[in-house]
Amino acid sequence: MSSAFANIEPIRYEGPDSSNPLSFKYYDPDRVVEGRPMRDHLRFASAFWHTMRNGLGDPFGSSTACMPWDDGSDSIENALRRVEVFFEFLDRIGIDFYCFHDRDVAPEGETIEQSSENLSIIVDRLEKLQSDGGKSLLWGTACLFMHPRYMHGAATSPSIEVFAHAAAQVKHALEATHRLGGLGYVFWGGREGYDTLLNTDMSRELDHLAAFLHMAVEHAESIGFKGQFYIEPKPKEPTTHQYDSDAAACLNFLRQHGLLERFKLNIETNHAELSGHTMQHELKTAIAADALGSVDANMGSPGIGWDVDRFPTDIYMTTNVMLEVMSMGGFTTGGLNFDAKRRRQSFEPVDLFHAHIAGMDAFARGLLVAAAIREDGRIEEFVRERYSGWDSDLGRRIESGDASLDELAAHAVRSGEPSMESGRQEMLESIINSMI
Ligand code: XUL
Ligand code: CO
Repeated sequence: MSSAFANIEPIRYEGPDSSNPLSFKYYDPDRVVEGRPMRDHLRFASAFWHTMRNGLGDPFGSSTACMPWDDGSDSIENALRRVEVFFEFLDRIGIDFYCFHDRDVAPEGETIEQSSENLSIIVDRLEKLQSDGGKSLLWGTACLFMHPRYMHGAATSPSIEVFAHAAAQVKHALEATHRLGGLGYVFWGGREGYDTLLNTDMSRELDHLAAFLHMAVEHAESIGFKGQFYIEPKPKEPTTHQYDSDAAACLNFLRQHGLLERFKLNIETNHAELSGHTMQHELKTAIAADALGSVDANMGSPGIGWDVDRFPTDIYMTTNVMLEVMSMGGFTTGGLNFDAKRRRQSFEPVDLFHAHIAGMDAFARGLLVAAAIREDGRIEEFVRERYSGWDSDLGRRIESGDASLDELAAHAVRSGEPSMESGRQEMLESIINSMI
């Protein structure tokens, strides 16, 4: 058993008055909120790619992260050491779920068969670590964006050979996810888009993407994988435009291609911001289609137009996320996956703990504030009242498609000029502030 974090005690709830930075101030996993323990509301996951593979380099400087357990090689031994250390981390921090890409956990081989064999060796170890530690795989995915072969896209590559290669990779990643009892499988279309339309047959690429996803659904069926499929929207970066640009674009695509039954969305805060929407907008868009599956929990830096994947520490944002998640009755297969990295200066191993603690406490507070807002009821009541005209007989008939323009014209003549009411935005904002 590894002991990369031997000097770190398991992180415990000590309450807001504790001055111990390696403790939870708000996340008290067994505390019951609206009839369920916090851990069940929040379903935290750690992202293997950030926690174990992110050296914290940026376009202007090399890696800074200190990872004494990692010899920097692509060997299987090194990969096995990393997964051991990762599970030790999950154990110490008290996180029940994790997510990975195939290439994060296992080195890519010279051939497809060798890559699949490498993955299989690591999956054997993951299987054992999961059952020893009582941890679960929230979702798996395939990295279809790093290797140079995917420079023009994977499922939307103009090259049929690249498409086939990507299909092979997804087949193996899906099988690995299934073996590990994964609750879900994510498609993030990192390079499924274009840099210029001059060289792109957009409608053909979109049809190929749909065919690709249908094949994944069929393969899941054939191996007995019942987990939830997700698409993770993001508008750009690395490409200029990604087809899964926001929740609405993804839902339209899934509906058009008959995939909505098998897919939900995995909404990420920083991606929502890049798409020019708020996180709450994206969540509501998904919920309205009964398609909010999971959340990649992070946040951007205001004013920075790229994906900085900061740990989520903004309590207004976590409150909004939890309000939406609670409004749909909580997660089923999904959870809050910290798709987040430490800042480059936070390079010590202990910073992995500080970063996750900050995110977990921010979401625990968001959960508590959201529960208080729901219990208070003023905002909900205000919204209900604002639409109360629709609870009339006429309103119900319009909503069920039984009214006509003739009837409404006669009604409008009878009623005369409508009286107007304030939207009270500032009053509502002040209610939220009083609860935070
Ligand atoms: C990239 C991103 C990915 C996906 C999984 O911005 O969010 O890590 O979450 O491929
Ligand atoms: Co993500």
